[in-house]
Amino acid sequence: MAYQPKTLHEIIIQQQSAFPYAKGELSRLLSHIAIAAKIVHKKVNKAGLVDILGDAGNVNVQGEGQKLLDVFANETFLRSFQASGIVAGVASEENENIIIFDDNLSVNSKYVICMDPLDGSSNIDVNVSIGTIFSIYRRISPAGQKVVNEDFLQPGSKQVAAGYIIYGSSTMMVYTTGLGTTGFTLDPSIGEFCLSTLEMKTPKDGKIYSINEGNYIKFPRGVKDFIKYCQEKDEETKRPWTSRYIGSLVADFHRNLIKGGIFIYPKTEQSPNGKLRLLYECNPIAFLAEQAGGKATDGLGNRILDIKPTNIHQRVPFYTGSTNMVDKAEEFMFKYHNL
Ligand code: AHM
Ligand code: MG
Repeated sequence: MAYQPKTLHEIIIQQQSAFPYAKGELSRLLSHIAIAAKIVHKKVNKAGLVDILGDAGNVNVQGEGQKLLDVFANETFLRSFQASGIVAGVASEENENIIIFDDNLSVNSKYVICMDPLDGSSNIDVNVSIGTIFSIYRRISPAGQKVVNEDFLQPGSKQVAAGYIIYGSSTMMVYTTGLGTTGFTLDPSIGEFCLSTLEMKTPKDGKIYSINEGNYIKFPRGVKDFIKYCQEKDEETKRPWTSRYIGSLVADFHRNLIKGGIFIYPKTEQSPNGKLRLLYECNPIAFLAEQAGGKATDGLGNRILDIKPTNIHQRVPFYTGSTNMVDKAEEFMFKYHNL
């Protein structure tokens, strides 16, 4: 049979028909994200051949050294959002303050975006999977005015759409508009993201736990005991489970989404809110997890999507993946009252 894949654009249009009053702006925005993703994909693929590996020589707001690819991805997505004319502003991991687009078109538009343009910094220069994470909201401030911080400080439950691009052995885009989690794979021969799975569903139980065990000594007692539980033998729950940790949130989450598993980045004494950022790492991943039938919490029974942010770069402990595994990890956390 002839190769006739369904493209991202076709699916977006199909899904748009579920919202009869939609003007197609969100669909256009997702298409712009796909184009920027293809540009970043190309650069990532050529990373060893062109002069794009290494440090940019700057330190971002988190105090982390920026890589040249971080800067390239940030600029590519920002340029694409502004050119789209349908984004009024962006909160990016790479920029301390929100970026305000105040040209005539953008200032009148209704969407704002939170993004981590290239997540998985420690894997950027070593040919290991990295990703882009994005989250789209309707602004609260009136169109026609410059966006303000409050437009970005909405709980994740208000996300209109969210997703990630994983630059791995193939490049994939996974997104949700609240109608399930849909996965596409970039076919480089035609330069299009083509449908892989219309409704991705994550198993309720899994056999993979993903956590940076190098930090074990600093973990709360509940997390330590949960790790021990994962390693114990038990026929019924098919334990011991297996440990898999790449160190790129997108890649670790993507694997667990498909196979079933739990990803944890807990708090430690030194970092009482963990490491991962609520707005552009945890919220979009939590939306995708829930839409695929999984769960995302702070490990203490609080749904990530219900947290009201107070700061655009705020961090939160993050527990996500197969529902029964997240519940089990929380059971251990409750047992020791979060100690
Ligand atoms: P980054 O935004 O600087 O790349 O940090 C986020 C990354 C996540 O992709 C990953 O889950 C985590 O940091 C890994 O951290 P660690 O190296 O402490 O395990
Ligand atoms: Mg990041």
